[in-house]
Amino acid sequence: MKALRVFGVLLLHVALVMSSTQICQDVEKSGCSIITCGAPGKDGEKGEKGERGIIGLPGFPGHPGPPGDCKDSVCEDLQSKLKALEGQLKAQQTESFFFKGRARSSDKIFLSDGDQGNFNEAKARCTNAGGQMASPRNSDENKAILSINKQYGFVSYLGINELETPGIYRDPSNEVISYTNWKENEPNNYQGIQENCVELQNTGKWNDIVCEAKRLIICEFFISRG
Ligand SMILES: [Ca+2]
Ligand SMILES: [Ca+2]
Repeated sequence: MKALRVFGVLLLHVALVMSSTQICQDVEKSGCSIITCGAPGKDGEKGEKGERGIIGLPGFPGHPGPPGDCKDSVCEDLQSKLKALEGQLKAQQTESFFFKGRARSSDKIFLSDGDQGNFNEAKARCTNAGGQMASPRNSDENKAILSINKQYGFVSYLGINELETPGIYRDPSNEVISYTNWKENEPNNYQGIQENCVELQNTGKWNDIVCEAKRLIICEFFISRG
């Protein structure tokens, strides 16, 4: 009876030990085949910082900002210079399509690829190239345009015309012209025909002609302003 009581106590002790501890195996670290472990300890110290990760993918482009608005002379000056640079760039881009027809004045480049067309065709060609039809404002520009006439051996169109107001000649900017170099007795609306456009003859003189006539197309590009 006593032996049975001792066995019961022993069995109860084993059960308590089994329920309150874990049996761990850690042969390499402890050299023991079986160890008992207590409750989990406190967290260890923070480890060293890891290596830098791979750089992430670039983000999406942002929305374009609102257009700028000049409020002082510095800004206006910058805008003016930017426009001049844009004109220069257009001229350089276009220059690669033109072969020998090239001349310049102080602030313009005149270009032609030797093609001929009526006034509307010439206007469209020059506008599409980022410029406008050649329109001399002084004798130097007139000479520059004339030099292209002579390179090709053709008479050219000028951008000057009286399409808007009969009798008043304007340039492509719609400004009334101040410089002229008319041939004697021109403009004359020959034989009563309304000649609204202007050609630059190979003497350097101007003559008014009908706008359906085909002439050498010469375009001009501003390379600087002011
Ligand atoms: Ca006329
Ligand atoms: Ca005429």
